[in-house]
Amino acid sequence: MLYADTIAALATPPGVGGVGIIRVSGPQSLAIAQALIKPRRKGVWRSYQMRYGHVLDEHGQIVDEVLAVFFKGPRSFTGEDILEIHCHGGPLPLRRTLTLALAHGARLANPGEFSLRAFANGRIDLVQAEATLDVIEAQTNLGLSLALDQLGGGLSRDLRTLREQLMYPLAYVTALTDFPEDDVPSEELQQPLQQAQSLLSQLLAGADQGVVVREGARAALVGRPNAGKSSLMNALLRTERAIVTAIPGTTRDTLEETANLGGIPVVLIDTAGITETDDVVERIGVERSRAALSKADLVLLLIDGSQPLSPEDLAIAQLTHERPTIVIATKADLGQHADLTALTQTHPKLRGSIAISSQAGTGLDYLGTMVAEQLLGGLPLSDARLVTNPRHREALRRANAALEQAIQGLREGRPVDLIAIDLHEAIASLGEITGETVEHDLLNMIFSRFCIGK
Ligand SMILES: Nc1nc2c(ncn2[C@@H]2O[C@H](COP(=O)(O)OP(=O)(O)OP(=O)(O)O)[C@@H](O)[C@H]2O)c(=O)[nH]1
Ligand SMILES: [Mg+2]
Repeated sequence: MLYADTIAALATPPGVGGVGIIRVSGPQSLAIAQALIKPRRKGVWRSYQMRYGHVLDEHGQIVDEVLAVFFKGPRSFTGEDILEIHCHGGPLPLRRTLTLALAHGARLANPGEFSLRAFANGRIDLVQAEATLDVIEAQTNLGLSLALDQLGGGLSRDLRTLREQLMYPLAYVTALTDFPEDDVPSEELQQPLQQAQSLLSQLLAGADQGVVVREGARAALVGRPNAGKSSLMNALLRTERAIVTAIPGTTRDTLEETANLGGIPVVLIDTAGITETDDVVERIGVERSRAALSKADLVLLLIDGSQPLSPEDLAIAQLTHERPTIVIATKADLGQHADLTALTQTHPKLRGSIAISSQAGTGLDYLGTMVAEQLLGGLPLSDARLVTNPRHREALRRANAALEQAIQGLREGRPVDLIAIDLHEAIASLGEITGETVEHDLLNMIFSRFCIGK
Protein backbone atom coordinates (compact mmCIF):
# COMPACT_ATOMS: atom_id res chain seq x y z
CA MET A 1 0.00 0.00 0.00
CA LEU A 2 1.38 3.37 -0.97
CA TYR A 3 -0.13 5.70 1.59
CA ALA A 4 0.40 5.60 5.33
CA ASP A 5 -2.16 8.25 6.18
CA THR A 6 -5.93 8.10 6.18
CA ILE A 7 -8.09 10.63 4.40
CA ALA A 8 -11.69 11.65 4.99
CA ALA A 9 -14.18 13.88 3.25
CA LEU A 10 -17.82 14.53 2.57
CA ALA A 11 -18.57 12.47 -0.56
CA THR A 12 -21.99 13.92 -1.28
CA PRO A 13 -22.68 17.56 -2.28
CA PRO A 14 -22.68 20.07 0.55
CA GLY A 15 -26.11 21.28 1.60
CA VAL A 16 -29.25 19.56 2.74
CA GLY A 17 -30.28 16.15 1.40
CA GLY A 18 -31.89 12.90 2.45
CA VAL A 19 -28.58 11.20 3.03
CA GLY A 20 -25.02 12.52 3.22
CA ILE A 21 -21.97 10.28 3.04
CA ILE A 22 -18.66 10.66 4.79
CA ARG A 23 -15.96 8.64 3.12
CA VAL A 24 -12.76 7.53 4.81
CA SER A 25 -9.87 5.75 3.10
CA GLY A 26 -6.59 4.47 4.49
CA PRO A 27 -5.14 2.17 7.14
CA GLN A 28 -7.02 3.89 9.99
CA SER A 29 -10.45 3.27 8.47
CA LEU A 30 -11.35 0.26 10.58
CA ALA A 31 -10.08 1.88 13.78
CA ILE A 32 -12.16 4.96 12.98
CA ALA A 33 -15.24 2.80 12.43
CA GLN A 34 -14.71 1.12 15.76
CA ALA A 35 -14.07 4.37 17.60
CA LEU A 36 -16.85 6.42 16.04
CA ILE A 37 -19.76 4.10 15.51
CA LYS A 38 -21.71 2.06 17.98
CA PRO A 39 -23.49 -0.61 15.93
CA ARG A 40 -26.88 -1.76 17.15
CA ARG A 41 -25.88 -5.41 16.86
CA LYS A 42 -22.70 -6.67 18.36
CA GLY A 43 -20.09 -8.26 16.12
CA VAL A 44 -17.11 -7.37 14.02
CA TRP A 45 -16.88 -5.13 10.98
CA ARG A 46 -17.05 -7.34 7.91
CA SER A 47 -16.23 -6.17 4.44
CA TYR A 48 -19.17 -5.03 2.27
CA GLN A 49 -21.64 -5.45 5.10
CA MET A 50 -23.82 -2.53 5.99
CA ARG A 51 -24.33 -1.92 9.70
CA TYR A 52 -26.90 0.15 11.48
CA GLY A 53 -25.88 2.18 14.51
CA HIS A 54 -25.05 5.54 15.98
CA VAL A 55 -22.13 7.90 15.69
CA LEU A 56 -21.10 8.91 19.18
CA ASP A 57 -19.01 11.90 20.18
CA GLU A 58 -16.18 11.89 22.72
CA HIS A 59 -18.71 12.13 25.59
CA GLY A 60 -20.75 9.25 24.32
CA GLN A 61 -23.50 11.57 23.07
CA ILE A 62 -25.34 10.55 19.93
CA VAL A 63 -24.33 12.66 16.92
CA ASP A 64 -26.42 10.87 14.31
CA GLU A 65 -28.18 7.64 13.48
CA VAL A 66 -26.29 6.07 10.59
CA LEU A 67 -25.71 3.17 8.24
CA ALA A 68 -22.07 2.37 7.64
CA VAL A 69 -20.13 0.09 5.32
CA PHE A 70 -16.58 -1.07 5.62
CA PHE A 71 -14.65 -2.15 2.52
CA LYS A 72 -11.53 -4.16 3.22
CA GLY A 73 -8.68 -3.33 0.86
CA PRO A 74 -7.54 -4.14 -1.72
CA ARG A 75 -11.05 -4.88 -3.01
CA SER A 76 -12.28 -1.35 -2.61
CA PHE A 77 -12.47 1.75 -4.77
CA THR A 78 -9.10 3.09 -3.64
CA GLY A 79 -7.55 -0.31 -2.98
CA GLU A 80 -7.26 0.71 0.68
CA ASP A 81 -9.56 0.04 3.61
CA ILE A 82 -12.56 2.30 3.19
CA LEU A 83 -15.32 3.31 5.55
CA GLU A 84 -18.47 4.98 4.31
CA ILE A 85 -20.81 6.48 6.85
CA HIS A 86 -24.29 7.27 5.59
CA CYS A 87 -25.55 10.06 7.82
CA HIS A 88 -28.70 12.10 7.65
CA GLY A 89 -28.10 14.71 4.99
CA GLY A 90 -27.90 17.79 7.17
CA PRO A 91 -24.85 20.02 7.51
CA LEU A 92 -24.59 19.54 11.26
CA PRO A 93 -24.56 15.73 11.59
CA LEU A 94 -22.22 15.54 8.60
CA ARG A 95 -19.82 18.17 9.84
CA ARG A 96 -19.70 16.68 13.32
CA THR A 97 -19.18 13.14 12.02
CA LEU A 98 -16.38 14.34 9.73
CA THR A 99 -14.77 16.29 12.56
CA LEU A 100 -14.84 13.15 14.71
CA ALA A 101 -13.21 11.11 11.94
CA LEU A 102 -10.48 13.76 11.76
CA ALA A 103 -10.09 13.70 15.53
CA HIS A 104 -9.54 9.95 15.33
CA GLY A 105 -6.61 10.20 13.00
CA ALA A 106 -7.85 10.98 9.49
CA ARG A 107 -6.95 14.14 7.63
CA LEU A 108 -9.14 16.07 5.23
CA ALA A 109 -8.81 14.76 1.66
CA ASN A 110 -7.69 16.99 -1.17
CA PRO A 111 -9.82 17.29 -4.30
CA GLY A 112 -9.67 14.04 -6.27
CA GLU A 113 -7.50 12.33 -3.68
CA PHE A 114 -9.68 9.20 -3.43
CA SER A 115 -9.43 8.73 -7.20
CA LEU A 116 -5.71 9.51 -7.12
CA ARG A 117 -5.24 6.74 -4.59
CA ALA A 118 -7.32 4.35 -6.71
CA PHE A 119 -4.97 5.15 -9.57
CA ALA A 120 -1.77 5.00 -7.53
CA ASN A 121 -2.82 1.66 -6.03
CA GLY A 122 -3.44 0.24 -9.49
CA ARG A 123 -7.22 -0.12 -9.10
CA ILE A 124 -7.89 1.99 -12.17
CA ASP A 125 -5.72 3.53 -14.84
CA LEU A 126 -5.69 7.18 -15.72
CA VAL A 127 -8.25 6.78 -18.50
CA GLN A 128 -10.67 5.27 -16.01
CA ALA A 129 -9.95 7.94 -13.41
CA GLU A 130 -10.69 10.66 -15.90
CA ALA A 131 -13.74 8.76 -17.08
CA THR A 132 -15.09 8.82 -13.51
CA LEU A 133 -15.13 12.57 -13.74
CA ASP A 134 -16.69 12.42 -17.18
CA VAL A 135 -19.48 10.21 -15.86
CA ILE A 136 -20.19 12.78 -13.17
CA GLU A 137 -20.03 15.70 -15.57
CA ALA A 138 -21.73 14.09 -18.58
CA GLN A 139 -24.20 16.46 -20.18
CA THR A 140 -25.94 14.07 -22.58
CA ASN A 141 -26.81 10.38 -22.63
CA LEU A 142 -24.33 9.86 -25.42
CA GLY A 143 -21.56 11.52 -23.38
CA LEU A 144 -22.52 9.34 -20.44
CA SER A 145 -22.40 6.09 -22.39
CA LEU A 146 -18.98 6.94 -23.85
CA ALA A 147 -17.69 7.80 -20.38
CA LEU A 148 -19.08 4.54 -18.97
CA ASP A 149 -17.36 2.58 -21.72
CA GLN A 150 -14.07 4.19 -20.75
CA LEU A 151 -14.73 3.63 -17.08
CA GLY A 152 -15.34 -0.04 -17.83
CA GLY A 153 -11.89 -0.20 -19.40
CA GLY A 154 -12.89 -0.30 -23.09
CA LEU A 155 -10.36 2.26 -24.21
CA SER A 156 -7.74 0.93 -21.81
CA ARG A 157 -8.00 -2.48 -23.48
CA ASP A 158 -7.46 -0.98 -26.92
CA LEU A 159 -4.43 0.86 -25.62
CA ARG A 160 -3.05 -2.31 -24.10
CA THR A 161 -3.48 -4.11 -27.40
CA LEU A 162 -1.62 -1.32 -29.13
CA ARG A 163 1.17 -1.47 -26.64
CA GLU A 164 1.56 -5.20 -27.08
CA GLN A 165 1.65 -4.82 -30.83
CA LEU A 166 4.52 -2.37 -30.52
CA MET A 167 6.46 -4.24 -27.85
CA TYR A 168 7.63 -7.14 -29.97
CA PRO A 169 9.07 -4.97 -32.77
CA LEU A 170 10.70 -2.74 -30.17
CA ALA A 171 12.31 -5.70 -28.42
CA TYR A 172 13.47 -7.01 -31.78
CA VAL A 173 15.09 -3.83 -33.02
CA THR A 174 16.58 -3.15 -29.60
CA ALA A 175 18.22 -6.56 -29.67
CA LEU A 176 19.52 -5.86 -33.15
CA THR A 177 21.23 -2.63 -32.07
CA ASP A 178 24.00 -4.83 -30.67
CA PHE A 179 24.43 -6.54 -34.02
CA PRO A 180 24.37 -3.68 -36.49
CA GLU A 181 25.73 -5.91 -39.27
CA ASP A 182 22.63 -8.14 -39.13
CA ASP A 183 19.80 -7.54 -41.54
CA VAL A 184 16.55 -6.21 -40.14
CA PRO A 185 13.71 -8.63 -40.94
CA SER A 186 11.64 -5.74 -42.16
CA GLU A 187 8.75 -7.88 -43.38
CA GLU A 188 8.26 -9.58 -40.07
CA LEU A 189 8.20 -6.32 -38.14
CA GLN A 190 5.99 -4.48 -40.58
CA GLN A 191 2.97 -6.63 -39.87
CA PRO A 192 2.46 -5.92 -36.15
CA LEU A 193 3.35 -2.29 -36.75
CA GLN A 194 0.78 -1.97 -39.46
CA GLN A 195 -1.83 -3.63 -37.28
CA ALA A 196 -1.04 -1.15 -34.56
CA GLN A 197 -1.26 1.68 -37.00
CA SER A 198 -4.64 0.63 -38.24
CA LEU A 199 -6.05 0.48 -34.70
CA LEU A 200 -4.44 3.81 -33.89
CA SER A 201 -5.96 5.39 -36.99
CA GLN A 202 -9.35 4.05 -36.01
CA LEU A 203 -9.09 5.63 -32.60
CA LEU A 204 -7.90 8.91 -34.05
CA ALA A 205 -10.58 8.94 -36.72
CA GLY A 206 -13.33 9.12 -34.11
CA ALA A 207 -11.46 11.34 -31.69
CA ASP A 208 -12.53 14.69 -33.10
CA GLN A 209 -16.13 13.57 -32.82
CA GLY A 210 -15.58 12.18 -29.35
CA VAL A 211 -14.07 15.40 -28.10
CA VAL A 212 -17.09 17.32 -29.39
CA VAL A 213 -19.44 14.92 -27.59
CA ARG A 214 -17.58 15.44 -24.33
CA GLU A 215 -16.71 19.11 -24.53
CA GLY A 216 -19.63 20.35 -26.59
CA ALA A 217 -19.47 23.19 -29.07
CA ARG A 218 -20.74 26.73 -29.53
CA ALA A 219 -23.40 27.79 -31.96
CA ALA A 220 -24.33 31.48 -32.34
CA LEU A 221 -27.80 32.52 -33.48
CA VAL A 222 -27.47 35.69 -35.51
CA GLY A 223 -29.67 37.74 -37.77
CA ARG A 224 -31.67 40.91 -38.09
CA PRO A 225 -33.78 42.19 -35.20
CA ASN A 226 -37.04 40.24 -35.08
CA ALA A 227 -35.72 37.41 -37.23
CA GLY A 228 -36.85 34.98 -34.52
CA LYS A 229 -33.54 34.20 -32.81
CA SER A 230 -34.79 34.21 -29.25
CA SER A 231 -37.87 32.22 -30.25
CA LEU A 232 -35.65 29.55 -31.78
CA MET A 233 -33.37 29.56 -28.76
CA ASN A 234 -36.38 28.92 -26.52
CA ALA A 235 -37.79 26.28 -28.82
CA LEU A 236 -34.49 24.35 -28.88
CA LEU A 237 -34.17 24.65 -25.10
CA ARG A 238 -37.85 23.77 -24.65
CA THR A 239 -38.16 26.57 -22.12
CA GLU A 240 -38.92 30.28 -22.19
CA ARG A 241 -35.37 31.33 -21.47
CA ALA A 242 -35.08 34.45 -23.63
CA ILE A 243 -37.55 37.33 -23.83
CA VAL A 244 -39.52 37.33 -27.06
CA THR A 245 -41.57 40.32 -28.23
CA ALA A 246 -42.72 41.75 -31.53
CA ILE A 247 -40.51 44.78 -30.89
CA PRO A 248 -37.27 44.72 -32.89
CA GLY A 249 -34.26 44.99 -30.61
CA THR A 250 -35.71 42.96 -27.74
CA THR A 251 -32.51 41.06 -27.05
CA ARG A 252 -29.81 43.47 -25.96
CA ASP A 253 -27.14 41.22 -24.59
CA THR A 254 -25.84 37.81 -25.59
CA LEU A 255 -27.40 34.93 -23.73
CA GLU A 256 -25.87 31.45 -23.43
CA GLU A 257 -27.55 28.19 -22.60
CA THR A 258 -26.69 24.57 -23.30
CA ALA A 259 -29.05 22.41 -25.34
CA ASN A 260 -28.71 18.71 -26.13
CA LEU A 261 -28.74 18.48 -29.91
CA GLY A 262 -28.30 14.98 -31.27
CA GLY A 263 -26.36 13.91 -28.17
CA ILE A 264 -24.02 16.88 -28.25
CA PRO A 265 -24.08 19.57 -25.60
CA VAL A 266 -24.35 22.68 -27.72
CA VAL A 267 -23.97 26.08 -26.12
CA LEU A 268 -26.53 28.17 -27.95
CA ILE A 269 -25.75 31.86 -27.98
CA ASP A 270 -28.72 34.13 -28.56
CA THR A 271 -27.55 37.52 -29.75
CA ALA A 272 -28.89 41.01 -30.26
CA GLY A 273 -30.24 41.58 -33.76
CA ILE A 274 -27.51 43.11 -35.92
CA THR A 275 -28.51 46.55 -37.17
CA GLU A 276 -27.24 50.10 -37.65
CA THR A 277 -28.31 51.97 -34.56
CA ASP A 278 -27.71 55.14 -32.57
CA ASP A 279 -28.87 53.59 -29.35
CA VAL A 280 -25.80 53.16 -27.14
CA VAL A 281 -26.99 49.97 -25.43
CA GLU A 282 -28.12 48.39 -28.66
CA ARG A 283 -24.79 49.25 -30.27
CA ILE A 284 -22.86 47.47 -27.54
CA GLY A 285 -25.23 44.52 -28.00
CA VAL A 286 -24.46 44.43 -31.71
CA GLU A 287 -20.74 44.48 -30.93
CA ARG A 288 -21.25 41.48 -28.68
CA SER A 289 -23.17 39.71 -31.41
CA ARG A 290 -20.19 40.11 -33.72
CA ALA A 291 -17.84 38.86 -31.02
CA ALA A 292 -20.06 35.79 -30.40
CA LEU A 293 -20.10 35.17 -34.12
CA SER A 294 -16.34 35.17 -34.37
CA LYS A 295 -15.97 32.63 -31.55
CA ALA A 296 -18.69 30.22 -32.60
CA ASP A 297 -17.94 26.76 -33.99
CA LEU A 298 -21.09 27.05 -36.03
CA VAL A 299 -23.25 30.02 -37.01
CA LEU A 300 -27.00 29.75 -37.30
CA LEU A 301 -27.96 32.61 -39.58
CA LEU A 302 -31.64 33.42 -39.18
CA ILE A 303 -33.63 35.06 -41.94
CA ASP A 304 -37.25 36.04 -41.42
CA GLY A 305 -38.85 33.73 -43.96
CA SER A 306 -42.17 35.55 -43.85
CA GLN A 307 -40.61 38.56 -45.61
CA PRO A 308 -38.59 39.02 -48.77
CA LEU A 309 -34.83 38.79 -48.34
CA SER A 310 -33.48 42.25 -47.51
CA PRO A 311 -30.14 43.97 -48.14
CA GLU A 312 -29.60 43.90 -44.37
CA ASP A 313 -29.88 40.11 -44.41
CA LEU A 314 -27.23 39.96 -47.10
CA ALA A 315 -24.99 42.34 -45.18
CA ILE A 316 -25.24 40.17 -42.06
CA ALA A 317 -24.61 37.07 -44.15
CA GLN A 318 -21.34 38.72 -45.25
CA LEU A 319 -20.27 38.83 -41.61
CA THR A 320 -20.68 35.07 -41.35
CA HIS A 321 -18.56 34.19 -44.39
CA GLU A 322 -15.59 33.21 -42.25
CA ARG A 323 -17.46 30.57 -40.28
CA PRO A 324 -19.38 27.39 -41.04
CA THR A 325 -22.98 28.52 -41.33
CA ILE A 326 -26.44 26.99 -41.50
CA VAL A 327 -29.04 29.34 -42.97
CA ILE A 328 -32.43 29.16 -41.31
CA ALA A 329 -35.59 30.62 -42.80
CA THR A 330 -37.85 31.28 -39.80
CA LYS A 331 -41.60 31.61 -39.29
CA ALA A 332 -42.45 28.93 -41.85
CA ASP A 333 -46.00 28.90 -40.49
CA LEU A 334 -46.49 32.34 -42.10
CA GLY A 335 -45.48 31.08 -45.52
CA GLN A 336 -42.15 31.12 -47.30
CA HIS A 337 -41.60 34.55 -48.83
CA ALA A 338 -37.84 34.91 -48.65
CA ASP A 339 -35.88 33.67 -51.63
CA LEU A 340 -32.57 32.63 -50.12
CA THR A 341 -30.79 31.85 -53.39
CA ALA A 342 -28.76 35.08 -53.47
CA LEU A 343 -27.55 34.31 -49.99
CA THR A 344 -26.92 30.59 -50.17
CA GLN A 345 -25.12 30.76 -53.50
CA THR A 346 -22.58 33.30 -52.30
CA HIS A 347 -21.76 31.87 -48.89
CA PRO A 348 -18.34 30.20 -48.98
CA LYS A 349 -18.94 28.14 -45.85
CA LEU A 350 -22.57 27.25 -46.18
CA ARG A 351 -23.34 23.96 -44.47
CA GLY A 352 -27.02 23.75 -45.29
CA SER A 353 -30.28 25.60 -45.14
CA ILE A 354 -33.63 24.81 -43.63
CA ALA A 355 -37.04 26.34 -43.05
CA ILE A 356 -38.43 26.15 -39.53
CA SER A 357 -41.20 27.49 -37.38
CA SER A 358 -40.43 27.96 -33.71
CA GLN A 359 -44.08 28.59 -33.05
CA ALA A 360 -45.41 25.48 -34.81
CA GLY A 361 -42.36 23.45 -33.89
CA THR A 362 -41.69 22.36 -37.46
CA GLY A 363 -38.17 21.61 -38.67
CA LEU A 364 -36.66 21.78 -35.19
CA ASP A 365 -35.69 18.12 -34.87
CA TYR A 366 -34.15 18.13 -38.28
CA LEU A 367 -32.29 21.34 -37.48
CA GLY A 368 -30.94 19.69 -34.32
CA THR A 369 -29.68 16.75 -36.40
CA MET A 370 -28.11 19.13 -38.93
CA VAL A 371 -26.32 21.05 -36.20
CA ALA A 372 -25.06 17.89 -34.53
CA GLU A 373 -23.86 16.46 -37.81
CA GLN A 374 -21.99 19.64 -38.69
CA LEU A 375 -20.32 19.75 -35.30
CA LEU A 376 -19.28 16.12 -35.78
CA GLY A 377 -17.45 17.13 -38.94
CA GLY A 378 -20.25 16.41 -41.41
CA LEU A 379 -20.15 12.68 -40.70
CA PRO A 380 -22.54 10.41 -38.88
CA LEU A 381 -21.37 9.49 -35.42
CA SER A 382 -18.69 6.84 -35.65
CA ASP A 383 -19.67 3.56 -34.05
CA ALA A 384 -16.04 2.80 -33.31
CA ARG A 385 -14.78 3.29 -29.80
CA LEU A 386 -14.58 7.02 -29.24
CA VAL A 387 -11.73 8.86 -27.63
CA THR A 388 -13.34 11.87 -25.98
CA ASN A 389 -10.58 13.54 -24.02
CA PRO A 390 -8.38 16.11 -25.83
CA ARG A 391 -5.42 15.02 -23.73
CA HIS A 392 -5.82 11.47 -25.01
CA ARG A 393 -6.24 12.65 -28.59
CA GLU A 394 -3.05 14.67 -28.37
CA ALA A 395 -1.06 11.70 -27.05
CA LEU A 396 -2.54 9.41 -29.72
CA ARG A 397 -1.44 11.85 -32.40
CA ARG A 398 2.10 11.84 -31.08
CA ALA A 399 2.08 8.04 -30.89
CA ASN A 400 0.82 7.90 -34.45
CA ALA A 401 3.50 10.27 -35.75
CA ALA A 402 6.25 8.27 -34.04
CA LEU A 403 4.85 5.00 -35.34
CA GLU A 404 4.64 6.32 -38.88
CA GLN A 405 8.25 7.35 -38.63
CA ALA A 406 9.24 3.91 -37.41
CA ILE A 407 7.40 2.19 -40.26
CA GLN A 408 8.99 4.46 -42.80
CA GLY A 409 12.39 3.97 -41.18
CA LEU A 410 12.05 0.22 -41.55
CA ARG A 411 11.01 0.56 -45.15
CA GLU A 412 13.99 2.78 -45.93
CA GLY A 413 16.41 0.59 -43.99
CA ARG A 414 17.33 3.28 -41.49
CA PRO A 415 19.60 2.32 -38.54
CA VAL A 416 17.78 0.17 -35.99
CA ASP A 417 18.60 2.41 -33.05
CA LEU A 418 16.66 5.23 -34.69
CA ILE A 419 13.70 2.93 -35.23
CA ALA A 420 13.94 1.87 -31.60
CA ILE A 421 13.74 5.51 -30.53
CA ASP A 422 10.59 6.04 -32.58
CA LEU A 423 8.92 2.93 -31.19
CA HIS A 424 9.88 3.96 -27.70
CA GLU A 425 8.34 7.33 -28.26
CA ALA A 426 5.12 5.76 -29.53
CA ILE A 427 4.84 3.45 -26.53
CA ALA A 428 5.61 6.27 -24.11
CA SER A 429 2.89 8.44 -25.64
CA LEU A 430 0.37 5.64 -25.22
CA GLY A 431 1.55 5.18 -21.65
CA GLU A 432 0.79 8.82 -20.96
CA ILE A 433 -2.86 8.13 -21.68
CA THR A 434 -3.22 5.27 -19.25
CA GLY A 435 -0.83 6.88 -16.79
CA GLU A 436 2.01 4.38 -17.02
CA THR A 437 4.45 7.05 -18.08
CA VAL A 438 3.10 10.29 -16.86
CA GLU A 439 4.60 13.36 -15.25
CA HIS A 440 3.75 14.08 -11.65
CA ASP A 441 2.62 17.62 -12.52
CA LEU A 442 0.16 16.31 -15.06
CA LEU A 443 -1.29 13.92 -12.49
CA ASN A 444 -1.77 16.77 -10.07
CA MET A 445 -3.44 18.81 -12.75
CA ILE A 446 -5.82 16.01 -13.68
CA PHE A 447 -6.85 15.05 -10.17
CA SER A 448 -7.18 18.60 -8.87
CA ARG A 449 -10.12 19.01 -11.26
CA PHE A 450 -12.07 16.49 -9.19
CA CYS A 451 -14.18 17.60 -6.29
CA ILE A 452 -13.29 16.83 -2.71
CA GLY A 453 -14.60 13.43 -1.70
CA LYS A 454 -14.18 11.94 -5.19
N1 LIG B 1 -45.60 33.27 -36.63
C1 LIG B 1 -44.42 33.14 -36.08
N2 LIG B 1 -43.88 34.16 -35.41
C2 LIG B 1 -42.67 34.04 -34.88
C3 LIG B 1 -41.93 32.82 -34.99
N3 LIG B 1 -40.75 32.98 -34.36
C4 LIG B 1 -40.77 34.23 -33.86
N4 LIG B 1 -41.90 34.86 -34.16
C5 LIG B 1 -42.30 36.23 -33.78
O1 LIG B 1 -41.33 37.14 -34.26
C6 LIG B 1 -41.14 38.20 -33.31
C7 LIG B 1 -39.69 38.33 -32.97
O2 LIG B 1 -39.28 37.16 -32.35
P1 LIG B 1 -37.94 37.09 -31.47
O3 LIG B 1 -37.70 35.66 -31.19
O4 LIG B 1 -38.02 38.02 -30.32
O5 LIG B 1 -36.89 37.63 -32.52
P2 LIG B 1 -35.37 38.02 -32.27
O6 LIG B 1 -34.64 37.70 -33.51
O7 LIG B 1 -34.88 37.43 -31.02
O8 LIG B 1 -35.46 39.59 -32.14
P3 LIG B 1 -34.44 40.61 -31.42
O9 LIG B 1 -34.15 40.07 -30.08
O10 LIG B 1 -35.19 41.86 -31.40
O11 LIG B 1 -33.24 40.70 -32.29
C8 LIG B 1 -42.02 37.84 -32.13
O12 LIG B 1 -43.26 38.57 -32.23
C9 LIG B 1 -42.27 36.37 -32.28
O13 LIG B 1 -43.48 35.96 -31.72
C10 LIG B 1 -42.54 31.74 -35.70
O14 LIG B 1 -41.99 30.64 -35.86
N5 LIG B 1 -43.76 31.95 -36.23
MG1 LIG C 1 -34.12 38.25 -29.37
